[in-house]
Amino acid sequence: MREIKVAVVGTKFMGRAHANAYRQARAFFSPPLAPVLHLACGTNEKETREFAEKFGFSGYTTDWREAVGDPQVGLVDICSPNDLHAPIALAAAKAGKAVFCEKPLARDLSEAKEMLRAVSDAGVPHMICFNYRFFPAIRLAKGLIEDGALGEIRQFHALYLQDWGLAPGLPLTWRFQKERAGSGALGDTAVHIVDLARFLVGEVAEVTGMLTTFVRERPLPGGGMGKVDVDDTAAFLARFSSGATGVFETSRVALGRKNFMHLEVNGSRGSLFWNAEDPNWLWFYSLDDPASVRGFRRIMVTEEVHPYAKNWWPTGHVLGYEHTFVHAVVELLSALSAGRNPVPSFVDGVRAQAVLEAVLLSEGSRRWERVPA
Ligand code: SOE
Repeated sequence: MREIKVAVVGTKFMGRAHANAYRQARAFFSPPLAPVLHLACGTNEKETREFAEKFGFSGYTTDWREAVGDPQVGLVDICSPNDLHAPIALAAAKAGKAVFCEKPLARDLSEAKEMLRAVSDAGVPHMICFNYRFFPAIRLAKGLIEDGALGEIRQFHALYLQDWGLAPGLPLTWRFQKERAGSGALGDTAVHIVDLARFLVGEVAEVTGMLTTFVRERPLPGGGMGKVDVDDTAAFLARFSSGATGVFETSRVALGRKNFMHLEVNGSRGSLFWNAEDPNWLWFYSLDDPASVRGFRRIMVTEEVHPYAKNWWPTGHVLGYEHTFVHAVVELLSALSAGRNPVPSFVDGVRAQAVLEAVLLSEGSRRWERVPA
């Protein structure tokens, strides 16, 4: 079987999600190109060694340049803080390696475009990890919309609420620094619902938004307090190119909400909704049902006919968050093997970043802003 050696840069939440995905993808999907966990890369030597041992990497390094430069590595997987996405992707492109990058693609639109230019000029395959696209229920929703089951799409609603930003004593990590993260909840969580909006409904043409920072100072690791210069919450209205309307809201300080992503799409003939905390069920309402029994039906998306389902367990044996990364990795490896670019690519990363940029502009101008082309 053909193999590709992978370097995963980042050993925290996303590094673990990706490392696990390569192992599961190989075992459950037998992709035509088998991933080999070659190098783990993190900043803390002890943690990186333990991570490499646990997930079965052949080796580890604390220098991302070494990981990218290793001649055996064919695929560079970026799970680092946002400020390192561009330097690592640019170096990987220069070295002729395929690149898989966590979201948001970059800290801002110009950096994201620079990354897209680098991979395009180098002719290397590129993919962004918008993992929520890979829930079977989201794929079913897309299929229903494309088949016209909802008629003309009129409204899109998305809420993505978390509360980890309220944890007492939470230090001023990179996620609270504009210089390192680019933005706060906007780039971290709103970017997912922007991507899902584009995936399900199409391009966003214009937005008007509002960003807020409630917790303005956080403890510095060395003592004292430091200033937070990114948003805790973001809310915006949108108009899609199709004429549909969108309402988006995200927060990392919504007390009681953990990973509450609620999506709803309303069309002229049907509606659907879905929640990431209950991800195996898609709710669907159709005018084609007889009036006497019409109502939202709750579809358990685990049948053999449903996307990805038959590679896992018998019907009804539900899937979770980690499976989305496995499915993303299967797309990545299948595309690399077939010589096509994977989807979603850096183009999707740039398009999503353009929407975020327009929201930031609108917060400053207090007006509607066009999403840059
Ligand atoms: C933020 O809390 C976060 O970890 C995001 O960074 C991830 O992309 C999201 O999937 C879960 O929430």
